[in-house]
Amino acid sequence: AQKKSLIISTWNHGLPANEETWKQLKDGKPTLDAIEAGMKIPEADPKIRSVGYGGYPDREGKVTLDACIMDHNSDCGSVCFLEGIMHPISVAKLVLEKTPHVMLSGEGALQFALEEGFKKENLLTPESEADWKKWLQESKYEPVINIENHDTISMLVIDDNDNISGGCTTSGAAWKMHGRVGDSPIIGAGLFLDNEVGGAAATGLGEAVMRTAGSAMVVELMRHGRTPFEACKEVVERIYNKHKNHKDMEYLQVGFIAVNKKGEHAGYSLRSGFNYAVYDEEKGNRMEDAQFKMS
Ligand code: SD4
Repeated sequence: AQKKSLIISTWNHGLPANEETWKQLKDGKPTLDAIEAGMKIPEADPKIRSVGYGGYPDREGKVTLDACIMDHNSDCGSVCFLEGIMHPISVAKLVLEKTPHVMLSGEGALQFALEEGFKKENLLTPESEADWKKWLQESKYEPVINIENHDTISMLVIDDNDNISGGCTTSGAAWKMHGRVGDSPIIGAGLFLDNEVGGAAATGLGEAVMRTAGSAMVVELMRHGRTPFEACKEVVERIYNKHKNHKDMEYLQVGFIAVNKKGEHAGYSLRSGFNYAVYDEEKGNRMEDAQFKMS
């Protein structure tokens, strides 16, 4: 049968991540290694203010990171509220591979990372620190929609064995309360897949995605016959309906990407401005604009 490997990932920073993941897949690397390698690129890039090193800190000036990874057997690993480690996706992968658990948080996640040989580093760049100090003057919490076209990076992969896997990594909402965890490391919220059906991943305001079990719902709708596009749209509509009179509505943005077993894919967001990177055999690596509900 025709191989149909495919990678999709959120936002512009998906392009370099896809590039690396594709290369590793074609070199015959295990799929999770390939996902990890791709996600490490935005994590290490200080210019990307919503992921890893250089990510915006919380209200106390601390950069705290969330990430998860999931394979075609539904095995998963996750870290949340992790401080001082540049590559949370790598720690999440080790939680999957080396522990009896799915999720480690905060101090415990850090301890595990250090035991595994990761180095503790200062992830707050002078640029992010300066922006934080500026923010402190008014200290008004208002998430920024489509933050510089970045936000979380979530990735879904169909490999040459037709298996679906995925990953997700973020520094979370800028100026969040210390200890806040978003949707991104939560299996079922920021990322979910079922190798018999498809996969989905989220970006945007994590609180809204958690309230609606977003990615799990997209996959469940695909199980019941919706295309990736229909499933993403239906969950975004549901999030809109639940939030139209909610205090978060003013700055609410959510977006989903999804793939199914046939290799069909889609993205859909509440507001305009969301796009995702697609890499396939036929057309290579490029950006696609997601459709959206409102401007
Ligand atoms: C989160 N979905 O933590 C992530 C990314 C984000 O505003 O910064 N959202 O909610």
